[in-house]
Amino acid sequence: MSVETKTTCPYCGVGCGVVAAVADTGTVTVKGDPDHPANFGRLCSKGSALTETIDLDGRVLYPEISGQRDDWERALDLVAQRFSQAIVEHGPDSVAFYVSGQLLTEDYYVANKLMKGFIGSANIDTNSRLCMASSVAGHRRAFGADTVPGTYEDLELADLVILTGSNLAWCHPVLYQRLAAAKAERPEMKIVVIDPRRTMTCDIADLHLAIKPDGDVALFMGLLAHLAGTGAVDAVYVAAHTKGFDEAVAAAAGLSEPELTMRTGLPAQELQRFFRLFEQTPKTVTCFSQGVNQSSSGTDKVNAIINCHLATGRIGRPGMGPFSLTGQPNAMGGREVGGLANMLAAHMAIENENDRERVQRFWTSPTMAAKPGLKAVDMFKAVADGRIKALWIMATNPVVSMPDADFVEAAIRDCTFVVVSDVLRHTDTTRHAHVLLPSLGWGEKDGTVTNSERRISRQRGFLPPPGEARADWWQMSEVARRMGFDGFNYASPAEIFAEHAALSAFENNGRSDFDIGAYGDIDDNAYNRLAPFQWPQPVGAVRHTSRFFAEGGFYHPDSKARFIAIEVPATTARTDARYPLTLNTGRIRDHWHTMTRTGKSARLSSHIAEPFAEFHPRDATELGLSAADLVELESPSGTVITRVLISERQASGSVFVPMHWNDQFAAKARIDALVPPLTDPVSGQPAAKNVAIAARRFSARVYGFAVSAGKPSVSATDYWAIAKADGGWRTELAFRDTVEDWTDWCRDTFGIPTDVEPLGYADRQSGEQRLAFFDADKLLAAIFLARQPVAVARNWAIGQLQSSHSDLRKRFAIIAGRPGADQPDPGATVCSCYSIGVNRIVAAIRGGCHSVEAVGKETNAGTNCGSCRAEIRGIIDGCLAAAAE
Ligand SMILES: Nc1nc2c(c(=O)[nH]1)N[C@H]1C(S)=C(S)[C@@H](COP(=O)(O)OP(=O)(O)OC[C@H]3O[C@@H](n4cnc5c(=O)[nH]c(N)nc54)[C@H](O)[C@@H]3O)O[C@H]1N2
Ligand SMILES: Nc1nc2c(c(=O)[nH]1)N[C@H]1C(S)=C(S)[C@@H](COP(=O)(O)OP(=O)(O)OC[C@H]3O[C@@H](n4cnc5c(=O)[nH]c(N)nc54)[C@H](O)[C@@H]3O)O[C@H]1N2
Ligand code: SF4
Ligand SMILES: [Mo]
Repeated sequence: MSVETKTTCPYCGVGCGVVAAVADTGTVTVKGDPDHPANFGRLCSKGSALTETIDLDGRVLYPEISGQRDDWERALDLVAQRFSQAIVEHGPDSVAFYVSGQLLTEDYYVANKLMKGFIGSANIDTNSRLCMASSVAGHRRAFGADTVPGTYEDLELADLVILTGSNLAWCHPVLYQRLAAAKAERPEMKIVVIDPRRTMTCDIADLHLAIKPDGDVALFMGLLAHLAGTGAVDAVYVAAHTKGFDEAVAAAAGLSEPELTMRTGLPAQELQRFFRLFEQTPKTVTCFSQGVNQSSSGTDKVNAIINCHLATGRIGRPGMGPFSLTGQPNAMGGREVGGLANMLAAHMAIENENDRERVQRFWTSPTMAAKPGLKAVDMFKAVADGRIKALWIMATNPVVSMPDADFVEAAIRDCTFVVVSDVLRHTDTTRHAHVLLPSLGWGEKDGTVTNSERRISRQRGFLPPPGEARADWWQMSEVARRMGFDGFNYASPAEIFAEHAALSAFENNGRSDFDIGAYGDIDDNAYNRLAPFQWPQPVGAVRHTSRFFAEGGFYHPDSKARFIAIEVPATTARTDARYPLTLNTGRIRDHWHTMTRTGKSARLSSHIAEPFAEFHPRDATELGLSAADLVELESPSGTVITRVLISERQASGSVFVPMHWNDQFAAKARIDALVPPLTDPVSGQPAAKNVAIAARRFSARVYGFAVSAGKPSVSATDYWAIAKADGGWRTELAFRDTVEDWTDWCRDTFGIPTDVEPLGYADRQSGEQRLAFFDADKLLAAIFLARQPVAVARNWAIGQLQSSHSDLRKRFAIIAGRPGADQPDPGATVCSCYSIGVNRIVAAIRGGCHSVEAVGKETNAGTNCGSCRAEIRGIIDGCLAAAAE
C-alpha cells in the first residue's frame, strides 16, 4: 500500500506536477502527474531524481545560535530583538531581507508584508534580481505591468519558435520536450536558437545564430527596422493599442548594416534569413531567459524583442508572443507578492502613492515603505559598509550566486547580525550565520508556486517535519509577533494565500492584471484540494481566456503599450589585453544552482562530476591547454580553478563555466568570484554572462582520482572536486608538490584505520601510483595518481565501491587500474535516469543502432526524461562520422 500526494517539482519554472507515493515501508517514489497541464506526466532528470535528494543527511534540524544548538524561543527572541534594536537605533533602512524565488508564495507574502508594511523599509530583495529583474522591468516599460502574455501551448501552436539566451533543453527540459514533440509532429515548424554557444538546444534548431555576447539589442533592432518596411507590420494594432512606434523604428533604422554585422557577429545572410523567417511567420513565439536578462543591456534586450511583437501585433493570440521563461519554481509567485525592492504587493507600484495607501489600508499596517529599497548588488554594498546592521537571508546562497562573490562573502562575514534560514547545515552562506534557522524543505512544506505560464499549483507536504524544522512563513510570523506587530497570526498557509488573493482583488476592478480574487476566501479544505489554475481569476468572472493583450488592454493609464526607442549600447565588449577572454556562465543539465540538493544524488552528479571551463580548440591551443588539463581563470575580483573542456560548441574567444560549483564541492570554483557587480541600469540585474577574464594552465606535479566509501577531507589540497557516487564519493585531485607518504595521506584523507594495510603499485619511471584499502571484502578507498591528468575508467572505479572484493584478482584489477574483461567500463554517464554510460551507447551504435530510438530500445538510454537525447544523437553522429573516415 502507498499513499499518493500531488505536488509540484521544486526546481525550474516549468512547474511540473509530481505524484509522490509513500509506501508503508516509508519508501518514497515520484512520477510525473499525468493530469498536470504543465507536464502531462513527464519529468526531467532532476524531477525524476527527487527522492534521492530528500534524505536528512546534512540537514539543519535545530535552531543554532553562534554555531550551537539552541531552541526556537531563544532564537526567535534574539532575531526579533536584534532587528528591533537596529530599527530603533538606526532606522528601518538599517535592516534587510534577502530572499528567494524558491520560497513559496505564502512565505514570500509574509516576508514582503513584514518588511514593507510593518518595518517600513523596502530593503527586501531577492535572488530574482539575478534572474528575472530585466524581464520584469521590460514588461513594465512595455505593458505597464509585469505580465507574461502567453502560455506553454503557444510554443506548440507556433510556426516559428525563437529561443534567445535560453538553453531550454537543459534548463526547462519538459517544455523543451513539448516543443520537440510538436516539431516532430509538424516538421515544417521552424526553431531558431540565438546563443553564442551551440548548446544541446540547437539539436532541434533549423537555424543557430552564434551571436556575439550581448549582440541581442542590435539584432532585434535590426529586425524591427527590417519589419518596418514590410507588410508584416500590423498597422491597425499599432495604431489602436500602442504608442511610440515611429520613434522606435527611427532609432532602429539608425543602425547601419555594417554595424549590425559587427555588433551581432552574424553574417548578413544569416541575419537576412532570420529576418525573413520572422517577417513571414505570423505565428511566432520568442522565448528568452538568462542570455537576455543577465546583461548590462538586459532590459533593452527584452524591450527590443517586445517591440517586434507589438509591431506585428503578434501577442496574446494562440501561437504568438514574447515569452519570458522564469527560472525558479516560484520566480513568478515572488513577482506577484512584490518581493523585489522596487515593487509592491499584488503587482502594485511602490512609487505610486495610491497603491501604497491602498496596500497599507488593506494590511492595516502602522507604516509603509515610501520608496524603493536596495537592489541585491547595492544591498550587499550596504551590508559591507555597515549601513545594514541586521540581515536575514532565506532560501538562497548568495556567497555562491551573487556577483563579486568574495566581496559579498566578506560583507556577510563582517555584518553585525546575520540570520540564515536554510534546509542544510553547511553551505557557503550558512557558515556566516549568527542565527541559523532550520526550514522545512520540499516534501515537508505546504504552499503554492506559480510557473512561467502564470499557473498556480500547490506544493504539498508528504513527509513528517524533520527535527524541529519549521516553515519559513512561520519563522517570519513569529519574529513579526515578537517585534510587536499585529497581522501575523496565521494558522496555516491557506490563510496567507487567502489574504494574498483578497489583496489582489482589493479595489482592483480591472486596474491590475494580477487578480485571483476568486480565491480570496479559500479555506483549508479547498486549499488542500486546489487544482492548478492560471491567473487572472477574478471574483465571479468566468474563466479568463488565459492570454493577455490580443485586443490591447495594456496597463498603462491610457491602456496602450509602449514601444521603447532603444539606443544600441555604447559597447558590449569587456575584454582588454590583460583580460582577453569573455567568460559566459550558466547551467548544466543535472545540477541545480549551488548543488545543495542535486549534489546529494549520485545519479545527477555522474553526468558532469567536476567544475569545468569550456574552450574553443583554437583558444585552447593558443593557451597551451590540452583536454583534461586544469586551468586557472582570473578576473580583477577573483580566481577559480577548473578542468579544461575543449569543444567546437564554444565560440572562439569565449569560455563557458557552470555557476554551480562552490566551496562544499570544490577547492576554488565559485565562478561568481570573477563576475563584477556590473548591472543593468534599468533593472539592476547583474551581467553574469559577459565578463572579461584571463586563463592560464594550472600546473600540478601530481594528479589524482580517488573513490572512497566515506566523504574525504581534502580541504588542504591544491585542487579537489568531490561528487557523490553510488556507494560513496569520487574525488578529482591535483597537487602542486608531491606528497611524502601517500599511504599516510590516504589514511588522513579517507579516514582509513591504521591496521588496514594498502595494496599498492608504483612505477618510478612513469610516476604512476595506485593504492587501495580494503575492509574484509569491501573497498574503503582507492587512489590513482599520475604526473598527468589521470586516465582511469572512472565509472568502473566507482562501481568497485559496491562490489565484493573477496576475489584477489578483482583487488589486483583495481591496482592495475584496468577493468577486467568480466567488468566492462560503462564510461561517462550520458543518461542519468537509467545510469547508461557512453561506452554502452557506443556499443549499441556499433551493433547497428543508428537512431536515438534504436539506441533507446537497445539500452533504455534517453527513454525516460529524454534530456540526454541530443547527446545521444551527437554520439551517433560522431561514431558514424568516424566509421566513414
Ligand atoms: N538544469 C538546470 N535547470 C535550471 C536551473 C539550474 O540550475 N539547472 N536553474 C533555473 C533557473 S533559476 C533559471 S534562471 C533558468 C535559466 O535558464 P537559461 O537562461 O536557459 O540558462 P543559462 O544557462 O543561465 O543561460 C542560457 C544561455 O544564454 C546564453 N547566452 C550567454 N550570453 C548570451 C547573449 O549575449 N545573448 C544570447 N542570446 N544568449 C547568451 C548562454 O550561452 C546559455 O546557453 O534555468 C532554470 N533551470
Ligand atoms: N555567474 C552566475 N551567477 C548566477 C547565475 C548565472 O547564470 N551565472 N544565475 C543567477 C540566478 S538566475 C539565480 S536564480 C541564482 C540562484 O542562486 P541561489 O538562490 O543562491 O541558489 P540555490 O542553490 O538554489 O539556493 C537556495 C538555497 O536555499 C536552500 N533551500 C532549499 N529549500 C529551502 C526552503 O524551503 N527554505 C529555505 N529557507 N531554504 C531552502 C538551499 O539549501 C540553498 O542553500 O543564481 C544567480 N547567480
Ligand atoms: S522540467 Fe524538470 S526541473 Fe523543471 S519542473 Fe519539470 S521536472 Fe522539475
Ligand atoms: Mo534564476
